[in-house]
Amino acid sequence: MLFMLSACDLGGVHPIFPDPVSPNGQGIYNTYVGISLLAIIVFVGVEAALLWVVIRYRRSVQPAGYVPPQVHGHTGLEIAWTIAPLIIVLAIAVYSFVELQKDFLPISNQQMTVIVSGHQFGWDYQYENGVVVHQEGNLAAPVVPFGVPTHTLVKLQFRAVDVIHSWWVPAVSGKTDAVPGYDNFSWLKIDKAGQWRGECAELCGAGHASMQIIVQAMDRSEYDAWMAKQKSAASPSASPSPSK
Ligand SMILES: [Cu+2]
Repeated sequence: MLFMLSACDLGGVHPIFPDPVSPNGQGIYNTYVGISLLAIIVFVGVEAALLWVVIRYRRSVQPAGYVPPQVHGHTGLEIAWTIAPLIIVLAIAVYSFVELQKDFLPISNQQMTVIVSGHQFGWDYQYENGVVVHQEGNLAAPVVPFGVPTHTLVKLQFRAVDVIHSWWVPAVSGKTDAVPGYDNFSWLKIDKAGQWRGECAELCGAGHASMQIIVQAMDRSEYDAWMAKQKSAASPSASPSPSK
């Protein structure tokens, strides 16, 4: 319980449902809740029918040697219980597919693009200005954050240098595989400042558990200052020389 409560505070790795902060995270959340509701209705219906049969037709209230009505080969029933699940499963498939189309297609209206590259064991984030943020695998806090500006549509382009990894920040977007030699896409748009946690979701080797992720959304001025710091850290020569 304590773990559950403390996990809530971390923002991201939530024990039950994440609080979505990006529209695609919200879309996946809605899909999950929608399918769960349907599944719960089916579950309750089936269990209720089962209980009704068990109680209503229990042996102790039937005459000795009682044989229940035989419905084997009932064409109408056979068709009904084939068609009904088919309709439900197809509805879930279409519903999920439409959502996945929105979340994982390479968008073209982005305001910035970041190339997310997985390796054994860590993540590199390459920005359009050439800055690369290294989020090296690390089991202890603090994890180097992947910084993004708020109110900005960020296209994410995933790749990997060695084996398949999977970038997953539940509050932000669905699991996206980072595959060597092949680019996958997702995106994010976060409208409030904060940090959200995630992890590599594809078993990728001995250091898999260390591939923690933190997405940090910052308001524009704070983001600019953060980016300037990343830039100067990457190229020490860019800092003002003592002679000036
Ligand atoms: Cu990994």
